[in-house]
Amino acid sequence: MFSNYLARPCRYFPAQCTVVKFLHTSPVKCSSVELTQIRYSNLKRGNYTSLADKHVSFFESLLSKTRVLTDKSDVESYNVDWLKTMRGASKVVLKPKSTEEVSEILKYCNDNVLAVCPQGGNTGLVGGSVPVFDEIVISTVLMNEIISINKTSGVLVCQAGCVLENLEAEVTERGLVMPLDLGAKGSCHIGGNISTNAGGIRLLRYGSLHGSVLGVEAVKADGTVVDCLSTLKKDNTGYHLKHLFLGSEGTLGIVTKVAIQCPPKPQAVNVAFLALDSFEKVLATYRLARSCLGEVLSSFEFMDRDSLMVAVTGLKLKSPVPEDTPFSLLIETSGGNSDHDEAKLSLFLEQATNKGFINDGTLATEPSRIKMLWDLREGITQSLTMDGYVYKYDISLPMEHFYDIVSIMKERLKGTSFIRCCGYGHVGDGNLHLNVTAPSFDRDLLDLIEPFVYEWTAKHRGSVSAEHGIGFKKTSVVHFSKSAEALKLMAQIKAIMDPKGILNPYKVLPSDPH
Ligand code: FAD
Ligand code: 2HG
Ligand code: ZN
Repeated sequence: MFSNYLARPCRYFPAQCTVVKFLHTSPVKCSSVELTQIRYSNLKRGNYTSLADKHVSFFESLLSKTRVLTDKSDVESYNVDWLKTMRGASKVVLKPKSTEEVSEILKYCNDNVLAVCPQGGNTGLVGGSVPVFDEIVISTVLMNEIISINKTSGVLVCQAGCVLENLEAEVTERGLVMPLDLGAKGSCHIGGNISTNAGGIRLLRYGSLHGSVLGVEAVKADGTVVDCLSTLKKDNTGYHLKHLFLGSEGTLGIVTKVAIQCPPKPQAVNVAFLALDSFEKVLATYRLARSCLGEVLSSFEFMDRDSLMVAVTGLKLKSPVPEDTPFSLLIETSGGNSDHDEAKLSLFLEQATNKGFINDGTLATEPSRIKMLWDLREGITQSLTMDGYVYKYDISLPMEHFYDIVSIMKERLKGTSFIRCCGYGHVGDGNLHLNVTAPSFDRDLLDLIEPFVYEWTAKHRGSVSAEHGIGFKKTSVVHFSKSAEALKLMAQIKAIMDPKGILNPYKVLPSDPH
């Protein structure tokens, strides 16, 4: 039966289907996004110096005029986040090219108490990458040099502003692969990835960035360059300071260079897209996949019907499974030997079918078809923005409670202005993306979702932010996942590294509700 299954052509995708290009956000114009300081009007601007002509003159003398943006229309897109839910009022964007320039900028800002907002690809989903008030934007867009790729050790060293997809292309040519991958790869910067400790679709296989990042160079608020750019796998010489910059979202320093361990590129990749009729069967299939696929299992991604259908509609693709399928899985294997991997996958699919876990599905081995299946999974985020406003929750939960909150939330929101309430994510990492959409921002709807969703998550011993970070949007809920003592230590570390609080203020550290 399964040789047929494997040989079966994909019924749903025409071979000539055009490649989908991501990261066009919703049609909402930047200028129509409500200013963050108005939407969150109880938030007070910190006691920072306001930008004056003399500051701009200094930056122009340091970087030249072309790398200091002050024209309102040039600055606009740097003020607005990818989701078009936050708009800062910064008047200047700086584009350094080197660590030395970042150091000079920060020293000057620190001396003059000018607040700054570091920005990479601006694909963050928690409002961390854009100013809240008038913070100076420091963009890493021109810090995009690859310094070295060592084919023997697999270590890549590069500047923080390299786009993830470009790095993937470069290391691929040397028989390597980046240890992380995410839907925003065409825009996000490696420095942004490190600063958010991004997870993504390869974490199941290669682990978190805390393992693959060997070294980091960062600049502290006062301009001091902290060189922790080790390329060694083993280096137990005191405190592991690089970890402070992983996931600190620009509040402790600006990451300028990184050293990353890249694994060998897998020779064979297969993707199965499967239809299931209950969440219990999703979990049973996960257990089976782990035991049958072992070391070749590289992704185990999940989406409910509403998530899949929003991508199918948004991307104008056909669904690879029947449209009324309650739950779908995208399972990827990658390994060194295609015969070996296909044999494992066949056995897994055969068992999953015989046990009645899966109802339907398709298998892809050709790169173009694999890409189309991944496009559907990765296109959900973008497609959801077409509804208007997206309330986004990125939680991790014990497996047995993984999907409960989606059903509970749907029930809770009945009769309100919500359009869609759906769940998808990285089952293998226990990471659920709960998304609620509405035509526009609605405070009453928000109050119905929050803090309920966070209280529920904490009650079930989950995390209120699995992979997207805290940014601006979750500062008032960090306490659900961190003890008071841990939060106090975080504040002490911040005070040591950035005593004037100029680095990405209003982000990460707990605040009053806003
Ligand atoms: P930005 O958005 O520019 O910044 C993010 C934060 O890092 C901000 O706080 C910013 O101040 C700080 N920062 C940026 N660069 C630096 C630097 N050099 N030094 C210090 N601080 C810095 N995230 C996941 O974890 N997994 C996913 O699967 C995933 N998929 C996504 C799919 C889509 C379509 C989109 C739009 C986003 C997705 N994200 C995902 C979220 C986002 O892409 C990640 O958080 C990413 O790591 C952000 O990188 P960036 O360069 O865009 O950073
Ligand atoms: C993903 O896994 C990203 O696709 C985005 O982390 C999740 O849109 C989201 O909520
Ligand atoms: Zn994700």
